[in-house]
Amino acid sequence: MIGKLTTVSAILAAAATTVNAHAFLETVTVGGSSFSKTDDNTPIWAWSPNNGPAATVEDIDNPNIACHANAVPATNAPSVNAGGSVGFGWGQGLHKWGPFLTYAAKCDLGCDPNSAEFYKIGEINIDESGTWPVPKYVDAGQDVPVTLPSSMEPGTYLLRTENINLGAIPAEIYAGCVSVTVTGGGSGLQGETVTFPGAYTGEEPGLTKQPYDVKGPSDYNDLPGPAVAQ
Ligand SMILES: [Cu+2]
Repeated sequence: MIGKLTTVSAILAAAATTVNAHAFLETVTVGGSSFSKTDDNTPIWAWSPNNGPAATVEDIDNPNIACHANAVPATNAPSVNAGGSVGFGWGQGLHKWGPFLTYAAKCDLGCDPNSAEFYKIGEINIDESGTWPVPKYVDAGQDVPVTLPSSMEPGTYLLRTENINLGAIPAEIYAGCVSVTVTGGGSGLQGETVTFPGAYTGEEPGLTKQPYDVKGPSDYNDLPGPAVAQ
C-alpha cells in the first residue's frame, strides 16, 4: 500500500512537472531598468496564466497569439534609445527546441495588439554548436536580448517576444508583450509588416520542422514570419 501510494505520488509529481514545463514573460530590462510583471508600473502586458502556450499551429488564428491569453495593455512605456537593447526575462520551463523572435509595432498605450502592424526586428536561432536559445539564455538565467534597430522612428511601440516550441505536436507558440518609448532613432523601419493572428498559417517549414532534424542553423534557415526589418 505504501509502495502503491509512493508510486501514485511519483506519477502525480511527474505530471505536475510536465504541466509546469511552460513559462511566461516575467521580467523585462528596458533602458537599464528592470521591471517585473508584478510591478505597479510594469511595461509588461498583463495576461492570464493559463499554463499553456499562447497558441499552437492548430490554433494559429487564436487572438491570444499576439500577447498571450487575455492580454491587457501596460500603462507604462519606459524609454530606450533606438540602437539600444531590451532584455526579455522568460520564466524557467520553456521547452528546449525552437527559436526566439522579436517583433515591434508602432502602438500607443491601450492599443489593440491584434490590429497592430508588426515588423520583425530580431531572430535568435540554434547556433553553430547546436545549442538552441532556451538552454543558452533562459535556462542559464539570462535575459533573451534584442537590439532595437537604429532606424526605428521615435514613438511608443509594442514589443512582442515569441518562442516557438518545435518539440510539441502541434508546435507551440509562447508570446509576451512589452510597451516601450523609443527615443532618438531614424526615419522608420523598412520591411514587411504582419498582424497576430495573420502572420502565420501554421504550415510554414519553420513551424513544422522536427527538432531532431535540426543540428545547426543550416538545417533551420526558414524561420516563420517576414524577413528582419532594417
Ligand atoms: Cu508545452
